[in-house]
Amino acid sequence: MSPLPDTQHWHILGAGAIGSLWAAYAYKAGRPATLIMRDSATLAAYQQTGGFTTQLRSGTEVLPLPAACPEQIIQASTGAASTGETISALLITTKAQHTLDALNAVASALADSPLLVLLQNGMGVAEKVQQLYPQATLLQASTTEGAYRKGPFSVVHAGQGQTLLGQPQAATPTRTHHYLDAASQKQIAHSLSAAPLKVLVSDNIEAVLWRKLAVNSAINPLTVKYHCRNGELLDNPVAAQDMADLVEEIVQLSQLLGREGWVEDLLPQVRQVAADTALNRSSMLQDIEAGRATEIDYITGYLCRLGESLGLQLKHNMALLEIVRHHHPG
Ligand code: KPL
Repeated sequence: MSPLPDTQHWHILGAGAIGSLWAAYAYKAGRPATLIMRDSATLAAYQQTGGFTTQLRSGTEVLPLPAACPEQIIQASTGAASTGETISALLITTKAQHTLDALNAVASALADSPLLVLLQNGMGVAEKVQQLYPQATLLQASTTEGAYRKGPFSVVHAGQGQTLLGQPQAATPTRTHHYLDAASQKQIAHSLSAAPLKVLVSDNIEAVLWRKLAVNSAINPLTVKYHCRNGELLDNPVAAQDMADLVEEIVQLSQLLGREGWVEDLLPQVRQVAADTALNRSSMLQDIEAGRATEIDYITGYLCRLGESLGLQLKHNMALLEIVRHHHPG
């Protein structure tokens, strides 16, 4: 991979809360970034709205964030009216369950060796992306930035967090030419850091992702089961016991995988996250309330499948998986 300039044009796949937050701060910093909307109808609706309503640290304003739909991007790269513009750096912020479809929709516009950065909850997608796009250099990231959508083209930056990025070892088993040294990873992190969003390199991104998965799996599905805000899980003794049972199973699984060091003090941390985000509805509860598919198969489902493959039944997680899968919204 050639060095990444500060002026690197990022395409952002997924115009949800996190994707539009990144696009908004990039725009304000004068960095080139294009939000890729789901389809031409969504793009037309956005263009009619006249911009993205953003509630950022600097105040509320409507920003004309550059956006395109997959058809346009493909035409620009390969079609009759081609400008030769391809996607060389792609920040993927879609929900886990939509990643492959969204990526496939822009596949023919990808540069020969694109840089892909996966920033999403859940696990299990990176391996599939790397398999389908072996020519890509894949990095993964995890964020604690708080953001939510207020409407279709409206985002609120609710709380400042930190974003860690790195290259999972598993993503580069034999493809040494895709291995990025620390300096290159730092450059990518820098190029994605549009103030106040700060991206740092982690030398153990797998541990970061695993811990985030553990926290998500002990909060998000429970907020669906009890239909409550994050903090209310701590006030309800039955839910609090559920949380402890889920965490215990994840710790057992981590021990089997030799990852016990990654989940030290997990229960106090899960409680702390629930307390810090007490008034929030988890992203999974928001999906259920809006009638959207959830990330459950990439969070609890991923853990249960992994446990099963090692002969460990995650009883409490499996029961919760069924509850969320069969939950009927509203
Ligand atoms: O990350 C979260 C989410 O809502 O997705 C929280 C609730 C903060 C932790 O699970």
